[in-house]
Amino acid sequence: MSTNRVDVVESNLDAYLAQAAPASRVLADDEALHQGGELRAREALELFEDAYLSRSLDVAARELKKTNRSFYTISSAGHEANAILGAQLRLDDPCFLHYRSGGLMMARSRKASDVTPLFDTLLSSCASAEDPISRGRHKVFGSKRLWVPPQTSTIASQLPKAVGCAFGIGRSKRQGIANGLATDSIVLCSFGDASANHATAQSAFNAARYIKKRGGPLPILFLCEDNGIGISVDTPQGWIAESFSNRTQLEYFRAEGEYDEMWEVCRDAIAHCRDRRAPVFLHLQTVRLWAHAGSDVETTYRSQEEIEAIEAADPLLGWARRLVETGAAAPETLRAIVADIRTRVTAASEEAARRPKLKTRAEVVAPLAPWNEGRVRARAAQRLDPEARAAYWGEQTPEKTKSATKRTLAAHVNSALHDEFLRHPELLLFGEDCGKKGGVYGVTQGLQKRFGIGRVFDTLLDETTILGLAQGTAQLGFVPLPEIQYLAYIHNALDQLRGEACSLSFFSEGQFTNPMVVRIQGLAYQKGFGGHFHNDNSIGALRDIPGLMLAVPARGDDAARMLRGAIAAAQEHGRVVCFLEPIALYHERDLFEDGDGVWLTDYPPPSESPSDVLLPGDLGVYGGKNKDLCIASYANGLRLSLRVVKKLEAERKIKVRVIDLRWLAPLPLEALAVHAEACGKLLVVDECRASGGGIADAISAHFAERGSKVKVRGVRAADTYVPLGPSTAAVLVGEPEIEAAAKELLA
Ligand SMILES: Cc1ncc(C[n+]2csc(CCOP(=O)(O)OP(=O)(O)O)c2C)c(N)n1
Ligand SMILES: [Mg+2]
Repeated sequence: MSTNRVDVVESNLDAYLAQAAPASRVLADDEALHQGGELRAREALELFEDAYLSRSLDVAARELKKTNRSFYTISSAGHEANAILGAQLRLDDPCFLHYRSGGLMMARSRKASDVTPLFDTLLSSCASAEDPISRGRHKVFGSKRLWVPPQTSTIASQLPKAVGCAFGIGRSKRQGIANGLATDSIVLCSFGDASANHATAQSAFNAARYIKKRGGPLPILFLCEDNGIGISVDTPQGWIAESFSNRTQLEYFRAEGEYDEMWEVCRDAIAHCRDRRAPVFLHLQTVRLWAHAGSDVETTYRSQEEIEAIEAADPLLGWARRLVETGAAAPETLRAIVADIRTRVTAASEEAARRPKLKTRAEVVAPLAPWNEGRVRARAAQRLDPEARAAYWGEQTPEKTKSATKRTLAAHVNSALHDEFLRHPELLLFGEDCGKKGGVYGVTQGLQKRFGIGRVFDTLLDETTILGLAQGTAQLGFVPLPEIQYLAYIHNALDQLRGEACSLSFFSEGQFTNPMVVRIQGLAYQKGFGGHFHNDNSIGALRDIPGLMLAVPARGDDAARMLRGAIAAAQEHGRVVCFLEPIALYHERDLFEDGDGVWLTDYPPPSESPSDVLLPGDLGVYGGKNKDLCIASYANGLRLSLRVVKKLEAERKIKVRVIDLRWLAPLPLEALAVHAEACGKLLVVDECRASGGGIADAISAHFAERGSKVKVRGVRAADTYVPLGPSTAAVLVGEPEIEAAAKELLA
């Protein structure tokens, strides 16, 4: 058997077109292919052109690969029927695409005169810096102009955000958020048959149905491009139809047969989704030609007969036959189209392969973490109309209540959320129990009542969906504040942050962003209550994510100023920020003794001063003139350190400087160095798990590598899950350990 199946498939089409006899009657341009049908000869021919262009680009990618000039060979060959969706959807229907949706992309491009899909796709395959969407960072289908955000290669990971986008359309209209979409826009999301089994995909189908069941509009078209296989594993016969044809709140359509018949099914599916604002599952029959990718040897799992049968079912062969037999096109016309596209693609692929690549590290990382401090500060200082604020709060502003003015961290986060919601109409807040109840710890109390369920709402219990809703709504112009109830549960949905939210600007050179502030309740020290999952003290998974910002406030006034900074960073640069709220400090009032109230603070009202916001590098400094020892910490560790220092200073004639790092990504190493060098000795009190990517290791490495004379020690929590009850003390960083390490450094 010939091993070059690309040539075989190309020759099959050529052979058919060479010998096909024209139909006895030629259709007029606007005549339908079948009686009573809708697909007219002109459109059918255009579709064939789009589909063959997609095919030809796939051929070119494999051809270029032979000389190491292209770097991606997963193709759309056999899936070109998706071009029908490209032709039927509007440019204001956002599309989150499967890597085989090339036909769709070509047909969609026809709707905009200012795009060059042929050359752009080749640039992307060649990883050229001139690829207008990813600039050579990945082969993607994506385009700002065409409302196609680029997708990464993780299976099904784009589905939750597509649901979020569909969810946000109506809401953005009601909230007056401009995004160019129409009231009747819908969202398309395509994926493969094997991917439909993925937990992330199931999460999205479930969320769409659940939202619809609750009465919400959810105009999403799930397009399953079913080729019957995932790499080498067959999907059981009938599995997709069985699994999706009978789900409530999810209308099922099956597109198969001749392409003018498929056209009509697709049209009906779109109309259902658009008119009823309801989720639709469109099951599109496809085949996969040429194995999974260029590197995949299909003969290890498919017989020659199977491969030949699939090649005989090539949709382009079927479409060519249909066009010829119905009289929509003469074989000669199709031969001319094929020849013309081949010539154009061959020429363009030579050119694309010559175009420059990204060269330097700086060029590659540029879109990951854009930062202009002045602009972020100015954003955070944006005026909140005093009259509007007075009308909102009445006599009881949070800085001037009838009761004691000093309040807790939980109270200040709550007040700051109210103020920020008042200031920014694009903010949304949602998660588990944060609406009606106001959060497990009362932090979001009153928000839903004051701002309505359009902006503050409970979601279903699924972190993947929560982060999907955040990404989708953020792409529509909202700045969502999703809440993850406990730090341990961010791991349930981590890919949504790591693979998706934080990579979006990277793979689109910042053309697409999903600004958000993810509020997470976490860290330990809850006096033995809750066990590991409510005392998770590992931030490694977050610090590992490129571009992600991580704020960890320790006290109320800081929390309010840091939250404003986080929101401003999201708004100004589209950044994804995690705002980790230490549960054990939410309601803490005291520092040294019961009843001293030292951990309570005054609420800082929104300020028009750019310096009144806390951004990475703005350290909290306690005892700024002290020089005997510097302790760097954050959150609970900061409070413990301050207690230890009081004791040490009473016992010995020493003065200790204590630094609150406040932001743990990016880690403020330069700002810390100033204090550490002034003292010569640095103790890092890291309450996180020793091997959990905490900050003690990073700080020690930094000082060691720069050849600093600063003597550095660290204390860290044990490398374990956190147990229940009094034994928690054995694994968490405690005051005696901090004291011992400090004494050792001072000795
Ligand atoms: C989460 C995840 N797991 C595994 C992979 C590796 N992988 C890439 S494609 C693929 C098969 C997908 O099959 P299907 O969804 O049917 O799409 P098709 O390629 O057939 O169009 C797998 C397992 C991946 N990309 N993402
Ligand atoms: Mg498949």
